[in-house]
Amino acid sequence: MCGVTTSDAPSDLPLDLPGYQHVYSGKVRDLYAPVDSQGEVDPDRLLLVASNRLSAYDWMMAPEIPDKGAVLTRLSLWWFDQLSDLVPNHVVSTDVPAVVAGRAVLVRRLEMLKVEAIARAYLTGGGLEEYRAKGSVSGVRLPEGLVDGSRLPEPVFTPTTKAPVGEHDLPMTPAQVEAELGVEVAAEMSRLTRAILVRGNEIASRRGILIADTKVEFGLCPDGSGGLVLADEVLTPDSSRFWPADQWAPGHPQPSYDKQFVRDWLTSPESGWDRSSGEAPPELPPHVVEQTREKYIEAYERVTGAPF
Ligand code: PZK
Repeated sequence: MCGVTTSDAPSDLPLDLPGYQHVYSGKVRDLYAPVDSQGEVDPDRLLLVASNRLSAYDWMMAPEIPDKGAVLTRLSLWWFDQLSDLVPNHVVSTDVPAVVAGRAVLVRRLEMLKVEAIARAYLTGGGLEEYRAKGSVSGVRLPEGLVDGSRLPEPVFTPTTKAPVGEHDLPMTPAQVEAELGVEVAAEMSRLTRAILVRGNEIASRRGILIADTKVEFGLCPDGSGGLVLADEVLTPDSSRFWPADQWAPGHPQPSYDKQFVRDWLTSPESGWDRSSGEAPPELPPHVVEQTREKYIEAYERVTGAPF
């Protein structure tokens, strides 16, 4: 099944899509395989469906965020175009079943590389922890005095393992990545991931959004050339930390472009939720759902300069 693992149960009932069978569900996206009238699976294609599900603090929220899947799908498609001179991508067509129209893409089925390709342009999260402990991130020595939210001199490649859903990805050393992919593919993955984040910030920062870091997935071109192909989603608020540029103030955690209303409400007395309780969070009230939907749309419109 070329790059698709099936270790985890879907968090929702898979859709009944005519001409497709369900393959796998992640937290917020689902994969289907096209089948012909004989019931034969097309080995070269997958249907990638973006749901309206949202996670925060490692919990899935209810209810869903209307239009989220369509916004992120259109944003990824726009970025694939913006990046097409840097790297080929897996997109084949947006001609998909009506029930998922606008939030699904037919893609080339690739042999996926078993490394999460992450680059960081600003220091926060796991990168900040590693810097505080060692003064370096993924083996790259950094200047002294950096704080939460500091801009890095240049983007750093900070790859991780791909853990199954529910488990956390672990940092990989350059030697581990080279052992997994070979020296040449490892170097190409690092170069491309950093170039994608540089291009992303050249475009987004002019429009009021900083992209602190991003996670991309690559597959190998099925022609056997060994070339890398950009897959999955790219430079979306789900795969990247988007920060409002006008609120950027290094020295403390930055507000999240898309999830801040959800986080603020969940940690406010109004929600009645204790994050440390281990209990599921309560349902989001309508105003939080609507504000969050508007932030996703605003991110799309700002980055692309086009109305959603
Ligand atoms: C692939 N994922 C992650 C994404 C999920 C899981 N073009 C491709 N070829 C082969 N495999 C994949 C892709 C892509 N993209 C992507 N896992 C496998 C993923 C969305 C939903 F459930």
